[in-house]
Amino acid sequence: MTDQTTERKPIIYSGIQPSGVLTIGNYIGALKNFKLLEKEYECFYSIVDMHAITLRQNAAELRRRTIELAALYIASGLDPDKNLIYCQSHVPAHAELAWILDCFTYMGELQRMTQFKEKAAKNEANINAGLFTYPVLMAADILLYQSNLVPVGSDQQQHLELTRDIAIRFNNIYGDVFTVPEAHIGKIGSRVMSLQEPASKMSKSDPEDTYISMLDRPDDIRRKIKRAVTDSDAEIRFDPENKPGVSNLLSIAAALSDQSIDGVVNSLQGKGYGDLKQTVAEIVIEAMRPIQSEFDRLMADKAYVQAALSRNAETVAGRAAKTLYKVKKKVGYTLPDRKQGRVQ
Ligand code: ATP
Ligand code: LTN
Repeated sequence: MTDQTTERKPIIYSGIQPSGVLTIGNYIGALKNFKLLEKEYECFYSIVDMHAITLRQNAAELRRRTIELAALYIASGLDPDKNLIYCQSHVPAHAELAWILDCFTYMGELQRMTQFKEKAAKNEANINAGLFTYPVLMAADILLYQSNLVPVGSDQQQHLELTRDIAIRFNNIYGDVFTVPEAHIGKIGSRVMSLQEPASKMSKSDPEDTYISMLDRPDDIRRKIKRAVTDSDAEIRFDPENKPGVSNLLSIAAALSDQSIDGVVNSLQGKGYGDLKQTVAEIVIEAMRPIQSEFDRLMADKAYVQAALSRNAETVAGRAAKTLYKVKKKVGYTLPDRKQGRVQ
């Protein structure tokens, strides 16, 4: 895919866990931005199934969700021949680099991670070592491809900072091995909130009525938004601190209709919360409609989706191998010489 003789475009990397059907939070905070960057960058988008097993998954469901997530990537407008959409576990270099980077990451750094603390609190019976070292595997994902930019929601900023710290630490010891990546966090909707508890993030592993899935049908979208928590004064105003529910609905509408928040507020002048909710619901329905119909078409042709994943895994494995080879040499591993049957 990439022409080695021409100058390489800068690299984008991002990943999403196949841990449930994507929410409009995942779409607005991450997926929607992936497409915007397609022209200027070489784009790597992974389905991070290795991250997903940090919480217990049903094997058959995980397999199904992996294909569904690939189909959602494609249905959102990412052409798999132009974007390297692939599955993380297809490329063993991720696990290999993660181990090496584990040895360059401090316990204290991982103990400070908010996502670990939140997930550990929610899953007391299964606080496993993978959940703890989760951010190191994410750092390996990003650093393997010498990525420049990482589009994510704002909940991932802390993991991105850790990735940068690990890269800089490694480079200080061994020379310039890794590109130090930057986070790309959208201005509107980088943290879409739960419809029922607007103080916490909308999350695909929370109860159904707290989120809108990208595959929810119009009636479900209308029902969930109608029931969304607002407040008792009736003014439509963007004020996340004092009016988190209303502000969340305004952000969703703005992000999905490519308007400014002020634009949405102005269009609702003199109206009530009922009108606000109706407007937001229709915007969400219209934004998801073309994605859903493309998704349905792709799921009827899973072989196409699977073939794209396999093809791309081969391409990215070659790219990952280059960084991994360099890293192994730097840390002092001996490398087997396959032709001679010797150890170098
Ligand atoms: P889980 O609930 O299983 O932990 P999640 O819904 O938080 O998952 P991830 O797979 O961890 O989703 O995240 C995928 C991408 O979506 C990340 O870039 C993340 O920052 C972004 N994202 C997740 N939730 C939101 C949200 N509520 N608002 C904006 N962006 C989000
Ligand atoms: N940790 C992320 C998912 C993720 C990711 C990545 C994001 C795994 N590897 C690499 C960007 C780049 C999450 O929990 N949302």
